[in-house]
Amino acid sequence: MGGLARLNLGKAGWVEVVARFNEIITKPLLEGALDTFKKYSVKEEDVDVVWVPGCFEIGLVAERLGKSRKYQAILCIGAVIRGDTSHYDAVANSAASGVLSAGLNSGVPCIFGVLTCDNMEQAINRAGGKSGNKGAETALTAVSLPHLVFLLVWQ
Ligand code: INI
Repeated sequence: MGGLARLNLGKAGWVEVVARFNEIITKPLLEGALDTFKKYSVKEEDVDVVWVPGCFEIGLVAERLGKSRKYQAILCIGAVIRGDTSHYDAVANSAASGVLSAGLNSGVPCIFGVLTCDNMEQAINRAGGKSGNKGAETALTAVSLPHLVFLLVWQ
């Protein structure tokens, strides 16, 4: 019997934590993720979506959701776009370390789907444009990673 067949994740679903800041980018990233879930036969009712103001808030919310034990993976979606000041670095670094901490502290895979781009064009290209859809990639990671974590912990 393969590893996947031995899984018993019960009713654990999926949740997307999505930043509203730069919504013109984060919405297509979310749609890309939802479309990919559909392709992998994940039911719509098994995917929750939680909106947060910006990427800075993603880690806090992801950690709380992880600790709720309701989800087998948390997809963290946002877009940080460089401006004239160093604010970009603060938000991008906080988002990355927040998502990492959320996964480590909750034990639930928190997938990093935050774009960090120099300009809007780069972001558009990665939100369904010529460089693909990074949101779709988060869903692909989400359908594979929990199995690995589960097997490492329980086998
Ligand atoms: N939030 C983003 O998600 N992306 C950004 O590019 C961004 N910039 O550039 O400022 C941003 N700022 C808001 C931040 O995430 C917080 O929501 C805000 O500071 C309140 O804590």
